[in-house]
Amino acid sequence: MELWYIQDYINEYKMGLKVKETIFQVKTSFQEITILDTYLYGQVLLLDGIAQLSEKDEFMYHEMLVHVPMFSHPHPEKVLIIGGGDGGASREVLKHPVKELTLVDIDEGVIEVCQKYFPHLGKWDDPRLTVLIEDARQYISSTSEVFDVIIMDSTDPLPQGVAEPLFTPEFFAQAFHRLSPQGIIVSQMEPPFFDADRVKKLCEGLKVFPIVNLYWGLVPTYPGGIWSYVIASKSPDPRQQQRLPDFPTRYYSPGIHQAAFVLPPFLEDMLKNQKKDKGNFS
Ligand code: AG3
Repeated sequence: MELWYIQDYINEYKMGLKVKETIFQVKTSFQEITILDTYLYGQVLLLDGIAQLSEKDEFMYHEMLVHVPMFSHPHPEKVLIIGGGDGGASREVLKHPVKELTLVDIDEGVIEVCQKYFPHLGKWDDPRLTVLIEDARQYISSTSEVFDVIIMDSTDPLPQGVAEPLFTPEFFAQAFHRLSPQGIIVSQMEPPFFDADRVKKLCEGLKVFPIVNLYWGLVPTYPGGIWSYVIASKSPDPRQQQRLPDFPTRYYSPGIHQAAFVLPPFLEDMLKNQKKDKGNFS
């Protein structure tokens, strides 16, 4: 009998992956963690049944989530990752000459399971990395640390989901105060083509920042195959990279950095708000 993992995004759209076997499954206090072995994409991590990454294309997502903000900042030294318990985003940050990286994830279970089943995803033994198991809302409202870049690598902001409170104006306002004067924040966002209004609404939460832009990249594992990211900055223009990679990359490149901010006119129109010179949503 053939086994398929069917990923539901909206009622009218499903995406399927043929599965060799379910390698592991556990329920933590926050979510159900599942690891599948699939024919096309290798091992896939699901949280509450939603695909978070696959071995085959996680580099596409993590490189775009991390290197766009990191190369937009002139000299990022202190970085915060919110979520990211699988380790992929921290691996990419640690390729930069950062001094300190703090990773705050609510669910220790994700870290433990990923260390076991995706041993090459994270760089957990890097001395610059500090891991805190905490609710990011709690952390951001109580810490006095100031970061150059904040990277939100959360699950989908589904209504009533674990990540939804992180996509609110209140959370972004607190994050604003935890950023240095040239600070930049980035978050994974929904697929832009299914529901541009929803993406726009979520991005509007970042209005506290003078510059807000949407960019996009390919991630075949995710519904629709095209994923978006929202980036907000206190001062540097995220569309301009300030430095060039001095390490090998497989998806990110200076050309891709520029191209990622080019949106098709119909989407640009749907997302547009006033202040044309500063960014899409400012
Ligand atoms: N976190 C964002 C994954 C979003 C996937 N959404 C979906 N398949 N509907 C990825 C975590 C990887 N570090």
